[in-house]
Amino acid sequence: MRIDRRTMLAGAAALGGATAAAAAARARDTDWSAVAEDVKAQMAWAWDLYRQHAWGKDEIKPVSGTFSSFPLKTRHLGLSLIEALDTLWVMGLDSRFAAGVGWVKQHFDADVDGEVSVFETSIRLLGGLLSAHHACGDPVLLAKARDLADRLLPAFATPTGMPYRFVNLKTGAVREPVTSPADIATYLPEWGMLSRLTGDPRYATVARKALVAVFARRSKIDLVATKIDVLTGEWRDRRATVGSYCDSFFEYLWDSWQLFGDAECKRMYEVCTAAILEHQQVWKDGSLWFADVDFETGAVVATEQDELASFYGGLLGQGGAMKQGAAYTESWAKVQARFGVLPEGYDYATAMPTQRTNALRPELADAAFTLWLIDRDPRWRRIGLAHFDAMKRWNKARYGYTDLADVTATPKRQADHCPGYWWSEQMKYYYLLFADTPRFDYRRNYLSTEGNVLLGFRQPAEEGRTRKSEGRE
Ligand code: DMJ
Repeated sequence: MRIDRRTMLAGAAALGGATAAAAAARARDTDWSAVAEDVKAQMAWAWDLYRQHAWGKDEIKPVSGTFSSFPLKTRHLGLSLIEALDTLWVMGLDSRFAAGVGWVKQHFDADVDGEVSVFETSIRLLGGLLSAHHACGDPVLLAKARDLADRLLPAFATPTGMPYRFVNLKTGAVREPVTSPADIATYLPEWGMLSRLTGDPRYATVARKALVAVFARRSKIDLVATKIDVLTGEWRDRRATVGSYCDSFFEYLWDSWQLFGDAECKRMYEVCTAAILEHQQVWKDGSLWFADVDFETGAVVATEQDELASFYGGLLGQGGAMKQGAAYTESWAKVQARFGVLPEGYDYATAMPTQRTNALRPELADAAFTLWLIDRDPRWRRIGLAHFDAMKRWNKARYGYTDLADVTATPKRQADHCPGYWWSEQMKYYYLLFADTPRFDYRRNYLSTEGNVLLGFRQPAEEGRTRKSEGRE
């Protein structure tokens, strides 16, 4: 989509500039625990509206007060409710958490004759059930997570071990063998945890096999492309990117090391990252970007960046490339400052948005929180605060928080959809970034690609003990 430069610059100066200046001024003298309380209040407000208008439905439409279904086309599985659970718990919104768990125990049933994306269902629903189980230990949640994984398993029965893109939850019928590294290889943390909790090794085995299968098919210069056929193992596209279709493949290589100490995954992560830094790293006007390149030659094929790629600075930091991780996150923060809210696509060569929409995404807040966990540099809190402030200013609607149809319009134009990940991701990243809550172990933890906490929750009794011992130190 083309955008007139004058319109864009005027909008950015009037809106993004003002928002950034206000955020910077506020951040200089910020009472972070008060900001955390505000995040919690926003979560409670949105949850209560979801409860009144869309209880048990997948996703609320926050402008019209209606709802839509995902990942099934016509049936609801309570997606937003399940995604919200561990966020509610870590915020101490305990009665709301209990009501949500009660709904899952009574109503969540994956025995539906309908087709779902294996990837989306795993990161959102399976991950949401597992993180809720981590929060409260209820065995029913684990049993439901296991039942769901069993329904996704048929997708992995391919000659390569890489899963089909879609599976029918009741019949196990599979569809679409041409899929992406992210769709194929974003399973091991959730599925490995499921194996650990159930004692059944099948989940970890298939997930790890799929991850290794993508890596094994990397090019001679150690890059992967966006599309591959899981039946033949042949690539169907040549574009290497850190954005959509490849993003969480890299993330789960590192995460499998972080969560399980899988040294082979760490090695694979390092091989992929070295290649990305060698072939895709581009510095322009003091900002760092990652070009899309041909996966076999390294030739630049596109300068457009997905907003989705803005998580990548956090991952780079986790993997030890702090200089690049910080710089890439700062590059995105500058775009946020210009537009107030990040557009879905941005071209670093023209410094123009390539898509005007904003899907209420969490990635920049994710990177800010991840980097803050590493070095506690206050600039990450400031970036997180600017993200939160802008969301409150532009994305808040009558029945909750919504995506935007145009971030360059004055005022920004709202659409009418609150994606399930909103409940699991940015609200949790903001809260953890600002709150310093005793319910979370800031030194030893693991958050999935969907922000689901699979390691690091502390129970209230434990909170008390740790607080006392921290006080004595
Ligand atoms: C989330 O569902 C996950 O983070 C996924 O890996 C990609 N991004 C979306 C939210 O934007």
